[in-house]
Amino acid sequence: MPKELRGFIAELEAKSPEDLARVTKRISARYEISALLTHLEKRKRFPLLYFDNVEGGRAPVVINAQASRQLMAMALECEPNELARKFSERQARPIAPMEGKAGPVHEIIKLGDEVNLGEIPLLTHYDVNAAPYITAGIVVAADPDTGVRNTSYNRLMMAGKRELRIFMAIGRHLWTLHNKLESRNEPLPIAIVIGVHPLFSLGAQALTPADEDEYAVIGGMMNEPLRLIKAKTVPILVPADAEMIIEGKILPHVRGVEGPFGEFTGHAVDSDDRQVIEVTAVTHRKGYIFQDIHAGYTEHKLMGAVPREAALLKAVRQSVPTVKNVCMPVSGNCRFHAYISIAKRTPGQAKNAICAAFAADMLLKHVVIVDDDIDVFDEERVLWAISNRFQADRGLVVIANAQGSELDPSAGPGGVNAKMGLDATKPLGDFPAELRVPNEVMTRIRLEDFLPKLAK
Ligand SMILES: Cc1cc2nc3c(=O)[nH]c(=O)nc-3n(C[C@H](O)[C@H](O)[C@H](O)COP(=O)(O)O)c2cc1C
Ligand SMILES: [Mn+2]
Repeated sequence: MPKELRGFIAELEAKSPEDLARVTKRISARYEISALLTHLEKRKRFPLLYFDNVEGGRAPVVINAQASRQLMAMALECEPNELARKFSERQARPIAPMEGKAGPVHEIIKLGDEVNLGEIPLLTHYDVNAAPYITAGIVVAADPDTGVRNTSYNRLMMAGKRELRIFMAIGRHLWTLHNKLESRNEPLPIAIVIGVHPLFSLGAQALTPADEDEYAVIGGMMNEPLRLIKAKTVPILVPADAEMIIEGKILPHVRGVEGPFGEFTGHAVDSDDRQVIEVTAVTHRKGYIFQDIHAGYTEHKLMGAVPREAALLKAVRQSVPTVKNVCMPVSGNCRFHAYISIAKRTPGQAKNAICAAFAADMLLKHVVIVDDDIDVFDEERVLWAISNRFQADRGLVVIANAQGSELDPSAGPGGVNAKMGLDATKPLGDFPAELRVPNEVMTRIRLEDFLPKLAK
């Protein structure tokens, strides 16, 4: 079986049914699904949600396909604290895709005027959102000169039966491709892929150089060649096993109002004039599943974490070979904070790790370096290390006026912000040991023998 969304859901149902929740009660894609998800987020519950009965929609909706490190670890076949390392390993071994003649994503084909985006159960998450959005759309575009394919998630606002508006961050590869073609007065053909296996999703977000074919990176992540077929109206090969493909072109020199839209920070970004997509075809499976990623919620944040953690691990390792692990926690939107553990061998290494981390990731604002006895995924332990091992007069690094995220709500114009590094490692040499009950006694005195009810 190729790696596909519905296969992943079936696997989850078989292996871990408690992580799959089916909602059969009728619910609206306008705010109501969001309300349900909000209740669950408040309770810190992140099952994959499968909505069978969406008002006005003909397709079921899936959210939270990668909303926990456990789900991603199941897909990557590793432990939740090994995701960054496993991701790096697979990123280093790309697998070339293979082209076939037919695939399930072409079971239903709608061309030109047959297209009506209103038939797709697009969600509206927040009261401020200007319109329904596609949030789980992976935009594929090829460099017209080299043929190298790029993939990126981009929010897509519905602006008509056949019109979308897109947000492309400045300087990213898709933005660069669009700019190149716009300067030639040409449209950029694209394919928007919706409904994929979590490994496809992870691979699509890998931080890669512009000349690397991202379909091969996705294949590496899936550990099998991606199956591709020819799109119907654009010169792009598309994944045969996706649930849906929207084909179209980003028009040159055309802009339309996009936004406001509630983003990953938990704040909305303002509306602005942004690029316009003319949709030329929609193809999908018979009985397709529509996928959504709820902006600003745990899934959205965590998806960005693993590719960035992998990049940080690699960058810090060059400077501090004994780096142990990296966590970008949900509390920092999985983008603004990083906790990095190192086995410190020389007194200054924590500061080198701070420098390496900031050099590697523009979005990062706060880095905390801890010793390797601190589990970076245990935020309470990280804060405990800060309280006991950090001294602001010698452990604090502040960099003013650096480039950060345009979405950082407290940044200055253009996303200029401050970076803060905290060296929360113990000084080398004498330092009080942490309290401990003797090991031998810990293993001998078992909770289940004394308080069986509490041992469960
Ligand atoms: C759910 C989700 C939504 C995203 N939305 C956008 C977006 O609207 N615009 C954007 O430029 N990047 C967005 N990103 C980030 C890009 O997908 C990511 O930076 C990508 O790796 C950029 O690749 P590129 O430099 O190859 O274009 C989003 C990421 C995720 C996970
Ligand atoms: Mn890219």
